[in-house]
Amino acid sequence: MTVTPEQIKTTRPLTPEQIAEYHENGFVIIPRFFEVQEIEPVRIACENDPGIRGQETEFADAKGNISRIAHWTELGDSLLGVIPRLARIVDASETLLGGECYHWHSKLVQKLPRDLGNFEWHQLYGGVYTAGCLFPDLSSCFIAVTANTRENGCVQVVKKSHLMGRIDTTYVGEARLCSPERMEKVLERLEVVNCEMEAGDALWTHANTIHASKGNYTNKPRINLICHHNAVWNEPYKREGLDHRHYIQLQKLPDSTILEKKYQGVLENQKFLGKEYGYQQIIRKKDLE
Ligand SMILES: O=C(O)CCC(=O)C(=O)O
Repeated sequence: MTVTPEQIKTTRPLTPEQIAEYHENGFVIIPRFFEVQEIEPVRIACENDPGIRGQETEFADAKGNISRIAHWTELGDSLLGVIPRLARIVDASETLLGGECYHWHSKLVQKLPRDLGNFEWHQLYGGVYTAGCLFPDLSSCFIAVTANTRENGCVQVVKKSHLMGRIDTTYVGEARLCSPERMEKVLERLEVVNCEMEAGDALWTHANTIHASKGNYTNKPRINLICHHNAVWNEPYKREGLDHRHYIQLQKLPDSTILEKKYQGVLENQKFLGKEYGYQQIIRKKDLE
């Protein structure tokens, strides 16, 4: 019997408790959202080519220390093109957003050994807002490609911060972040959670959840693959220079796609967002989201 794309459903749906936790706290961690053997090819590809074919953007923090990010929107048959289309990702995103979604972009965030770049406190919606999205109806799924620990710069979230709405952004040094004056008060009142994860675990966050990460003080790389999806009703109202942010129907894939090896390569067949969109350079005063 042939399965039509509409009939593809995840075999790993979020549980009612996980969905409730996300809405209550602005985030939820799903242990073993991916099997280690599913995510291992990404780790090996990054280990073999830490420069990601020269497609990375170096993103400097307030002190000028860097993190490395490679972004893509195009979803082809490479493993990087397959992961954002997997039923478990798309179905979870649509459950959390409450309706159909499309791919906004995905990225590999690498902190190589002793990369001391911080991601300062920020919200996804802080920058997406300026792209012309009216609602904070975007999902983020941080997949741990390697273990995330406090020592190697795991993602930190401010619990329940999504309930505050969008916070003004500002620049400190070269980094864009939530207004420091407000953050000081936020951190006095709300709890910071260190999202330590094993490889294959995933963290889902709301677009208004304030998050950050510190440097990697270990001798091993820390790698996350982060998928962002936008609700179809939340397409940006702006168009100029933003064609890549507009709706393209997702071609969803069964959860079994990776283990059945139905993909072509990891990095080599993937097109990354380049200089024409402000990527693949050293970002100083740019809006990255
Ligand atoms: O993976 C990380 O260290 C954090 C990345 C991040 O904050 C983001 O992509 O918005």
